[in-house]
Amino acid sequence: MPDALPPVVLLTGPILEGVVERQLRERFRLVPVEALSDELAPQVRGIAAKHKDGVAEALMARLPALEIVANFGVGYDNVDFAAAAARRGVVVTNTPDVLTEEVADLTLGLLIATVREIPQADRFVREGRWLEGGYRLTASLRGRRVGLIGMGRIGRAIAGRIEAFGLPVAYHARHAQGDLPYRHYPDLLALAREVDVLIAIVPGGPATRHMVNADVLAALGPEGILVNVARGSVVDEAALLAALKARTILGAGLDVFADEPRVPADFLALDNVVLLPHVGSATHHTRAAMGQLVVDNLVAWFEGRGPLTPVPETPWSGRG
Ligand code: NAP
Ligand code: 8YV
Repeated sequence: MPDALPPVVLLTGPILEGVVERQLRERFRLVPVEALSDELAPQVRGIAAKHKDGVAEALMARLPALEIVANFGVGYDNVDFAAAAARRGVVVTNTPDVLTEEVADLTLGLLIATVREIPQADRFVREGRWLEGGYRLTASLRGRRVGLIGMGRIGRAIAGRIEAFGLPVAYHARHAQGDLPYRHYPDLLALAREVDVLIAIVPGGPATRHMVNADVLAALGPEGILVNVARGSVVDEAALLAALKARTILGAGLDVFADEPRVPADFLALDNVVLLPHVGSATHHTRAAMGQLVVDNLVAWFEGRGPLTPVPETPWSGRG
């Protein structure tokens, strides 16, 4: 009996050299999406997807044998999971938990960098301007009240760090979480009125699109700081630019953008915003763990053990 051929798995983008792709190549017939032919398409049973490389229904429609989409990242708004789950019965997996602490660390770094103007002060020294006098006094974290938009895995890790800095925490989410000591605000606008730091850490997608809008920014106020480590779609970027230019808010720290890697030029010209290239989880340590979870999900699935981390929209009940 000849050995069964390895399952064909589509790679929508370079996930990781070494660790992940070597393991994937050892176990699967890996096909880069740009090499997908009409002859190969009917053989594709899995997809290894990276956040920015969307997996839309149009791609799935070409893959009648598709069983699983293993997403490299905990956010899966790049995968049309409605199509995958409701219309095709495809299981979607993501990479929760292994990146939680890393992203929370980066979030605190971005918050401090934004409030204390660390990038601007670095440029001040490099440009020799210290020779002409000291850097301006900045805002402080002291005495601030922090509101989290989202209190999930990463939100909780961020909240713990904020508390360690001696600052009070409140949050907005659709559901209150009784095990937490923080005040829950079912209404984001009400939360924005009560705090002077807002940190967005919710999933992307239609339900959270532009939830941080001009009204929320006005409620945050002229001493307010916005940090977005969620998805660019969560913030109305035009409203944020207007608020930063008009000093409706004091400043912003952004790790995500609506049209990555393109960032609106107006942001680049502002001195009250810190800009990062979506690096919340971007360390060797954490990206290796994420990549390993992609491999482990695909291996478990094709060995008949089911997915390890299916997303809530594609629950795994062990169906045959
Ligand atoms: P999670 O555990 O699922 O938490 C999501 C949180 O968002 C929950 O508190 C949830 O509470 C809330 N939420 C969901 N939909 C909402 C809505 N429509 N309105 C208000 N709140 C809503 O996810 P996680 O592991 O913390 O990750 C969160 C997100 O962070 C990811 O989806 C991803 O977009 C982003 N992320 C970014 C980076 C980066 O590199 N910058 C890295 C990792 C993750 P309720 O269900 O009660 O509303
Ligand atoms: C990664 C992220 O940037 O996990 C997520 O949702 O946003 C980050 O960890 C992304 O998923 C992979 O490029």
